Amino acid sequence: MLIRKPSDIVPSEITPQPVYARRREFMKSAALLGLAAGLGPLAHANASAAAVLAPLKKSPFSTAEPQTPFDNVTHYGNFYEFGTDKEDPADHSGSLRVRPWAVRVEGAVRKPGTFDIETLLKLAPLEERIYRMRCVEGWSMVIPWVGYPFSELVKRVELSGNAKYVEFTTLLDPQQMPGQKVPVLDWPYVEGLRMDEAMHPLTLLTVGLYGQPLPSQNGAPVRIVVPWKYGFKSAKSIVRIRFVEQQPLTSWNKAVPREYGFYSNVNPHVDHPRWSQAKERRIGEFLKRETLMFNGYADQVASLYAGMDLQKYF
Ligand SMILES: Nc1nc2c(c(=O)[nH]1)N[C@H]1C(S)=C(S)[C@@H](COP(=O)(O)O)O[C@H]1N2
Ligand SMILES: [Mo]
Repeated sequence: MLIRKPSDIVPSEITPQPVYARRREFMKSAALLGLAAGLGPLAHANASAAAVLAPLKKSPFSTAEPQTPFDNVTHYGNFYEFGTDKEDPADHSGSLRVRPWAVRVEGAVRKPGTFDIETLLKLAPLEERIYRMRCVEGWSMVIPWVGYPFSELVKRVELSGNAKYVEFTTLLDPQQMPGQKVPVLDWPYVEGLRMDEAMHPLTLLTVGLYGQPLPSQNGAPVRIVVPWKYGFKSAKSIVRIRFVEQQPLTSWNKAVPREYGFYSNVNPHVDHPRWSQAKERRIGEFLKRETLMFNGYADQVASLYAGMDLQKYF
């Protein structure tokens, strides 16, 4: 397969947002007119994918930087459950069934439970959160996510005193996620946060992007987004959230502990053993830019790590 680096993508291939927005308007009107009716489950799935999440509250945490075009956000990325090439998630995630979907919330909580996705969608007011996202590989995007603070869910289940960390687990189903037939990671994908990181207002339980439900390749129907950490901390297509006392064993840390620490905060001063982390390529831009401490969210999150040796806790 031809692998295109972000630098190879020429501006003419990028759908500007107005074109995308018009397309979305068309899909919406088509659905309202019932044009999608009677065409079977596939047509229905497409119609609901074009649905719009509204109303959306604006957030002071959003950046005003230019947003990465929808087509790049949805066609360039990592989701190893569907293959390891950047286009694989878009090309192969059609097999993911996003309804019905439930998330088991358990562990050190007084009110464990199973939350249906429809319940999760209505649990708290949806917000637009335009975040910088930085992959450990050295590329970055600006993505208008839709969701609400993860702390809203935590409130509902009432933590017990033993909750020191939270663990997020992605769906395990090699039929729906053919990449899981290949042992590149010890499936299912597991990620985790310290409890204060999880409760931080920037940590977003995410159900959409660009005002519509999450495309499968971006972690439908529900994922976590932690913008001051490298992208792999933001686990996709979550089926279990567990509150635990011990630091969870997370997928990348378990696979290559020398290269991927538990914290994985974006840090231009701590290089990956095989490459520098000082700069990044913003998808769609030509020249590299400096990577910012905590991905530019230092004012909000630096206090979480006061006194910690970030070379040691990388
Ligand atoms: N379950 C799962 N979640 C995952 C990954 C993955 O392979 N599997 N890749 C991570 C990595 S490395 C990145 S950079 C982001 C990319 O997807 P996004 O642009 O939708 O955030 O997803 C993260 N979440
Ligand atoms: Mo990544």
